[in-house]
Amino acid sequence: MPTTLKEFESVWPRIVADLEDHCKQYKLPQQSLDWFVKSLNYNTVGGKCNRGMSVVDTASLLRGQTLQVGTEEYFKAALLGWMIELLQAFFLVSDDIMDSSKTRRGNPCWYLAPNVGMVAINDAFMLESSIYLLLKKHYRQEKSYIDMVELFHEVTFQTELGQACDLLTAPEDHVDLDNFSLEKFTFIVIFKTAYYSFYLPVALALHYVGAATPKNLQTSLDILIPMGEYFQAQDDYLDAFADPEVLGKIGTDIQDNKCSWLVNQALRKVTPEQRKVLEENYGQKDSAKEAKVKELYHELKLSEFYQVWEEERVADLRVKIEKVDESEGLKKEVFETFLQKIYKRSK
Ligand code: DMA
Ligand code: MG
Ligand code: MG
Ligand code: MG
Repeated sequence: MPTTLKEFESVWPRIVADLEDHCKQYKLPQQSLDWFVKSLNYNTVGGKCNRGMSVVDTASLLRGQTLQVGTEEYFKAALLGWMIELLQAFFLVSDDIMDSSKTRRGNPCWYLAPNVGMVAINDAFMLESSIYLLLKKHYRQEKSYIDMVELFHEVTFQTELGQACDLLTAPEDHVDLDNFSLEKFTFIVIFKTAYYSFYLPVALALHYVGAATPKNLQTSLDILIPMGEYFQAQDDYLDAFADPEVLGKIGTDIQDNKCSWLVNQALRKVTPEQRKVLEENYGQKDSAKEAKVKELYHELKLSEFYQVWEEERVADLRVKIEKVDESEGLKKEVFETFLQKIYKRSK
């Protein structure tokens, strides 16, 4: 049985208490302690927690036995999951500043919350640092400790490279559609999303159960990187086509001049006249121009094209999953479960 959000969230207060205790030894002034706790809760809790919960579920599947909430082994697996959620919180707080986003998970972005502003930058750093305090406190004695520290460091750097490429391909003051390509898109999405959202949870679960062999890690990478690529294409699709009420965030990709899946597909389909429309309206902080781009996306039937493309991606992934070698303790079910969670998602 997969863990529930309620079960997963039930260990969160203990994590906050650990981090508070760590700060108290420095005699951190109460006001700063309260601020840190507020930032932790605002930015880490309230999402779907798919990444975090999948550490617990993957560990259960690999063990062949459901981890039971309330046990120490559930706590330790969920803790790894919450570390991914902290990493995600760190990325999202900074991503929303850089993307000039307005809402996240149905609330104002942290930097737009009352009295926060650019303090959010330091809050993002503290969310990241929290990962290593928790790892040290609870995993220092385990033989996988250094592997997990290095894994977090490497995946963080990969994500930052993806964000760098994402931002540099989307200059605010200069729209150049020739700057976009599906190759750049692929690099961006693999690095900014696939490693931390898909590979990291499974790699951590493999370390947790002691099955992180080079072969199992490689197999995971071979399936989860294309799965993450599909997931971020979905994110780009939803950015323009989803109802913001359901999605919990207002799309910004068109105004932000992003090298998104949609604009790349549009560029493959446009007539010279339609390309002109794109050139005149893409990448500007103007909602009327944004609406023109969306109109063009509809004209080009990108939504219909996306549905077909999605089926193809999913079929490819199923073929890959079918071929998984389970001889070193990996299970196909791990990947099937992941795929089911994201297939045709609306948020
Ligand atoms: C998300 O890219 C990547 C990271 C590392 C947060 P994005 O800006 O498309 O995400 P969102 O649509 O959630 O702002
Ligand atoms: Mg963003
Ligand atoms: Mg972004
Ligand atoms: Mg997005």
